[in-house]
Amino acid sequence: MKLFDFELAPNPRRVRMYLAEKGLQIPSVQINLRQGEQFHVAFKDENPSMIVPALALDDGTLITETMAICRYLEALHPTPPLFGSTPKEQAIVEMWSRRAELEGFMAVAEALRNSVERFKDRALPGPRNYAQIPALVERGKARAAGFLEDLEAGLAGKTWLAGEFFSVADITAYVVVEFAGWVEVQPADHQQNIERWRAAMAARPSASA
Ligand SMILES: N[C@@H](CCC(=O)N[C@@H](CS)C(=O)NCC(=O)O)C(=O)O
Repeated sequence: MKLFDFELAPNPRRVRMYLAEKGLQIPSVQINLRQGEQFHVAFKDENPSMIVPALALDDGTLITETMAICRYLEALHPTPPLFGSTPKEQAIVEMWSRRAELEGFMAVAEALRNSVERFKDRALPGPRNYAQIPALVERGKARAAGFLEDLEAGLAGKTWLAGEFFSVADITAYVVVEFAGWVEVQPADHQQNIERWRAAMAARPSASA
């Protein structure tokens, strides 16, 4: 197994945090996105989607998408469960994972990739080029701030996002909150649930992964 990774990118960090929580180690290869290594022919040949993270299995299968990689590893290493245990827990984890990705992660990425010069004509990752749409910058920031409001409400009265157990939803939401700082969207002072949860996340050894 081989993990295509980039230490500065948020999605691969989600996989690294997941691995740290599981106590798993997988050999990895750094693809330096800032130096355009995702466009190198050798990488494209192995991973036509040109994104990280990606997990190459020994039989030649390539798994892209952070959650697909984590689910594969979860099936191989079910303990400790990071996708919930009961049907209800699993549904709540899925709900928050999807909300964190669709409403949080995508919003921040929209604001970032439509504003920063190095993403000119690369407003979306992957094998196709898309021009930036400047009007999406402010909308992305507003959506990211909206996600923080929902996160604050979602954490009320709970230790972790899905309840009293730690899950991949916490990992994704935590990386979203950190990533939001890249576009200067921060939790507000009154968002005390986020502050408490963020401190608890930062104290976990996986936060430095
Ligand atoms: N939906 C994918 C998104 C992966 C993604 O966007 N990866 C970024 C790094 S965080 C990337 O590879 N970017 C390549 C580029 O910007 O060309 C996932 O969840 O893994």
